Amino acid sequence: MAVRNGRSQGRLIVVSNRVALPDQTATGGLASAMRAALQERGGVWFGWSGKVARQAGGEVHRQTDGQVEYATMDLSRTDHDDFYDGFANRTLWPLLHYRPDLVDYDRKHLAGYLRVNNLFAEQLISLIGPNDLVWINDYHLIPLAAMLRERGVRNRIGFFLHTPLPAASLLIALPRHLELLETLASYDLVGLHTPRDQRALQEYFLYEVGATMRRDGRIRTPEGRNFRAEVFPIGIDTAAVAEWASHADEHEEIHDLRQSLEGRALIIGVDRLDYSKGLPERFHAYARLLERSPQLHRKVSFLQIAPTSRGGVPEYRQIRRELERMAGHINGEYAAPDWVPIRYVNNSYPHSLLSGYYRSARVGLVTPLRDGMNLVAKEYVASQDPEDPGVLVLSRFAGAAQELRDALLVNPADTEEVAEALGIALEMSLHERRVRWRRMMDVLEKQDVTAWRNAFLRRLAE
Ligand code: GDG
Repeated sequence: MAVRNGRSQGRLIVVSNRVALPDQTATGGLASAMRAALQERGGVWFGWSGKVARQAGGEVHRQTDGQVEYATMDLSRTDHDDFYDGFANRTLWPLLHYRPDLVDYDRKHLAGYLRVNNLFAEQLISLIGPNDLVWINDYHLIPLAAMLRERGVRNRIGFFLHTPLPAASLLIALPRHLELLETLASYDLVGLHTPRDQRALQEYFLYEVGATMRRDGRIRTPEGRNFRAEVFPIGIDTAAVAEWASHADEHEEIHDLRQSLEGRALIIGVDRLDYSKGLPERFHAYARLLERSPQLHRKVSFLQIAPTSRGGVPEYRQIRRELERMAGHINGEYAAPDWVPIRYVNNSYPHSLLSGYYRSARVGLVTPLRDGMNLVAKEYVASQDPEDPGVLVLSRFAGAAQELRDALLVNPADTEEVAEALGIALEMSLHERRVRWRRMMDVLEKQDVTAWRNAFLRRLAE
């Protein structure tokens, strides 16, 4: 397809499980990225409405905003439970995050997953025009391209996996893995966050599917389908985040937070409440810091913002209880009448406020056990005051660690190492903080979310 000045002749059709409607504040990193791409090129954003309806699968709700059309579909209770809570979030999510111990496989859930993907395919057919580029996102929708191809769609279709992809030796633990993962070959382009994820995909196709690598870098399946698997590390809207953060003082909430600190150094964590984010391990590391550094008592405060997510899945309810218990325990052990060591909140905040919270923190503590990228790490860096930046302590197992080499990189399971890194971060000289921050900010300015989506779409259109 011809592409001129970055604009394809067709429109862009974005498909993701959830759609951020124009009147909703985009909460995920993906949401803001997709919205911007659609506003620029015009097109349709299709996905689940987020609603469970008694009668579902039929009606598509449509809404237009400028040159972007939003099309969403309700799910029935059974479809929602089998597809979303079931196969997507109790089977695929733990598997993709290297947690086979948490994988709950149920044939009924897989059937629901395929059923909902089929429903999506049926609805999409009427939305896709001849020259449109189709961009499907994330683990909820892996087989969607294959289902569109079955219905005769010949457009260029891209897929981006926002989670990590573990090695083939782990993927094969999934019952009927071939049936599911082989369908990735129906895409023209599969995008991943890091070279490690890309290698995992290539190895899976070479050794499990029996594919070969072509000279031009494409993967060729035994059936003769060719597709590319390439690395596109997602970025953030660096300029916008820096701009919000520079206006942090104007928010009363930021002022209140800073005043409440009474000069104490703030350590901040912001994560969806999810077992992949390593929160219990992080709490342990903070407790260890307090244990080994009595001189820090009353001098630091740890704010963990953890909006609840996927409350329908038992593992998520369990981690919530665990963290409440841990926070209570640590505060019980170390708090003084005028000092609370951990402030743990389950609320969600608008991005403009979040960037102010990040900027108020001397340390950003981002320690997922596994994470596709982790946008919070990037937002923390972009929010810093260039004159007096804070330090990022970052898990080696976040995709972001591939780019943010000037963070203090840690193994989140190593309590001692994380506690040590916190100590180093709290004492780091202004000079070193500035040098590290500048190098990370250079990366974020160059590889921002606009560069990310342009790179992906350009490659897809080629
Ligand atoms: C998946 C992958 C990958 C957080 N709290 C609030 C809030 N957030 C925003 C953050 C950030 C986004 O949500 C979270 O993005 P992450 O990347 O950190 O994590 P996941 O949600 O797990 O995202 C991940 C990402 O997809 C993109 O590919 O990086 O690896 O797991 O932007 O700021 N936003 C608001 N209030 C909050 O309280 N508004």
